[in-house]
Amino acid sequence: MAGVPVTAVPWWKEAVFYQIYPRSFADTDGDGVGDLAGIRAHLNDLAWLGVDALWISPFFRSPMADFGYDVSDYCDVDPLFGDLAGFDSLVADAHALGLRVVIDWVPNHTSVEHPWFVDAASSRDSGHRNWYVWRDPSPDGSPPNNWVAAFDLTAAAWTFHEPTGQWYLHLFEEAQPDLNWDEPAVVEAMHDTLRFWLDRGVDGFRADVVHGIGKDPALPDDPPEEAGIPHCALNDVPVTHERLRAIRRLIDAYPGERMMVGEVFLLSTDAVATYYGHDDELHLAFNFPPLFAPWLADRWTACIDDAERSLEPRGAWPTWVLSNHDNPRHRTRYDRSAARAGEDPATILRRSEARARAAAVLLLTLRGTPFVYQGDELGLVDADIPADRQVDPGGRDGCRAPLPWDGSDDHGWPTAPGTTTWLPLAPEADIRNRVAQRDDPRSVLHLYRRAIATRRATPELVLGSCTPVASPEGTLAFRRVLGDATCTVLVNFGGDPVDTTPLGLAGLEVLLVSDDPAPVARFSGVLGADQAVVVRH
Ligand code: ISL
Repeated sequence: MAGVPVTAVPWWKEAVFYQIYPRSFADTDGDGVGDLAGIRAHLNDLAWLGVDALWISPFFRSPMADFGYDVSDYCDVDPLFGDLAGFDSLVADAHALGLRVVIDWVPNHTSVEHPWFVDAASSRDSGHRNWYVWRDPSPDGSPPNNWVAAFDLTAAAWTFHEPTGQWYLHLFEEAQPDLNWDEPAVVEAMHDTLRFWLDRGVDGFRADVVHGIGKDPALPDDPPEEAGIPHCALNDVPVTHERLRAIRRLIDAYPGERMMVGEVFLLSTDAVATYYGHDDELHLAFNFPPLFAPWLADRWTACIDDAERSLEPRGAWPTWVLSNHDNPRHRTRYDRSAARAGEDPATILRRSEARARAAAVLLLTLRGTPFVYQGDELGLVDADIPADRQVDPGGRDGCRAPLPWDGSDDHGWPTAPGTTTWLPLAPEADIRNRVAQRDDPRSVLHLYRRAIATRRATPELVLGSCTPVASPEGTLAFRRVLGDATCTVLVNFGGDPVDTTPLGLAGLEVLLVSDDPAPVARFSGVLGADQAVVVRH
C-alpha cells in the first residue's frame, strides 16, 4: 500500500485511530446527512491532524432503525452514503495519504429487512429459519427466558412473531434480530462478508458486540441479581472464543496485516482480556471502564492498573477510549462532574475544557492504541437535542451531533431548501469548528495535533513499558521506558496547582503540556489545575 510504512511492530499497535460516524462527519449532497464523499473530501484534514487509521461506523444498506447498526446488506453501501465505487475511491485516497481504513462489521444481528430474516420469518420451514434464534412460547405464553434488551431495560430481548407462532431473539431493538452462529451456514455467510471487504482492500474491522456471536445453547435465565442489566453486557460463553479463532485465521491469511478490534461490551477488563485469546482471537478489544470513568485520579489509576494487570501477562495490547457514538462525550461527562461540585457555569466550561485537554494527553500517552472520536479534537460537548428532533431509540443523539467545519452560517453543512441536518449541529459551532481552531495554536485541535506528533517522535510513549509512579493525592503519574529512553506523564485531576517536586522531576525537559502551546523548556515541578505534562528524562 503506497505511503504506509512497514515496520516490525504491527501497525495497529502504533496507530492512533480516529472514529468517523459518517452521518455526522461531512455532507456533500446537501441532504443533511454525512456521506462517504464527505469523508473523502476531508482526508487531508485527518492526515494533517496526524492520525494513522480511520474506523468508519456502518455505511451499509440499512433501514436505519439503529442508524446503520441494523444491516440489510453487508456487501453494499447504503445510497444515503454513496456507492461501492465511492468507497473504493475513499480507500485508495486514504491509502495514498498513509491512512488505514477499518470498517464496522455487525455480526451479532441483522436488520429485520435483511433478505435472510425476511425468508426466515416467511415460514417455520424456510431455508433461513435456523439462521436466527427462534423459540416456542413458554406454557404461560411468556418469552423463552428473562433476557433484557439494550436501550429499554424494561423490554424483553424477544419479540413474538404472530405469523409463525414463535419468539425471535434480539439483544438490541426488535428490528435487529440476532443471528444464530450455531448454524454453520451463518458462519460461512458472515465469513464471506469479511472476505468481501478484505478483497476490496480494507485494513480491518471494528466488530460490533462481537462477544454476542456465541450464546449458551440452553438460553438460561440471567440470574436475578443481574436484573436490569441488558443481556449483551452479560453474555460471555466459551464457544465465542472458538468462533473468534476461526475469524482470526481468516483475517491473518490476508496479506498486509489486516486486523480486528472487537467491541466486547463486558464491563470487566479481566473478562475482556480473554477475547484476545493467546494472540489467536481479537487483535484488539475495547476496554470501556475509562469511557465511563469520572475525572478522578483514583478512578483513572484503577483503570490503568486493571488494564496493565489483565492484559500485560497475556501479551495483549491495550486500547484506550474516552468517547464514542454511544455515550456522552468525555467533556460533557466532566462538565457534569464539575457541576456536581457546585461550580458556576463559566467555571464549569473552562474546567471541562482543561480536563478534556488533560484527558487527551492521557489518551495519547498511555500504553496501548488510542481511539479518538470525531469532534473530540475540537473539544466538543454533546448537543442538547430538543424533544421534537430526538431520533435515537437509545437516547444517544447528543454525542452524534454533526461536526462544525467552519464559521459560516451553516458551518459547512449547506442543505437544500426545506431540509435540515439530521440532528442539530454540535454546540459552540462558532468557535468549535475546524477552520477556527486550525488558525489558533492554542486550540484543542492543535493540542491533539501536537500530542500525536509528540507520540510519533517519542518511541517510548508508543512501545515503552508503563509503570505507575507514586504521586501526590489527586494526581496520577506513570513512567514509559523503552531501552534507555524514559518519559514521565503527570496528570492533575484537581482544580488547584500541585507541587510535585518530591518526585524529582523538576528541571527535566518538557515535551508536552495540555494547556500551553509553547511550554517552557524545563519542568518547574508544579502541575497546574487540571493540567497534564509529559517530561523526558
Ligand atoms: O449504547 C449503549 C449504551 O447507551 C451500549 O449499551 C451499546 O448498546 C453497546 O455498546 C453496543 O453498541 C453497539 O451495538 C449496538 C449499536 O446500537 C451501537 O451503536 C454499537 O456501538 C447494536 O448494534
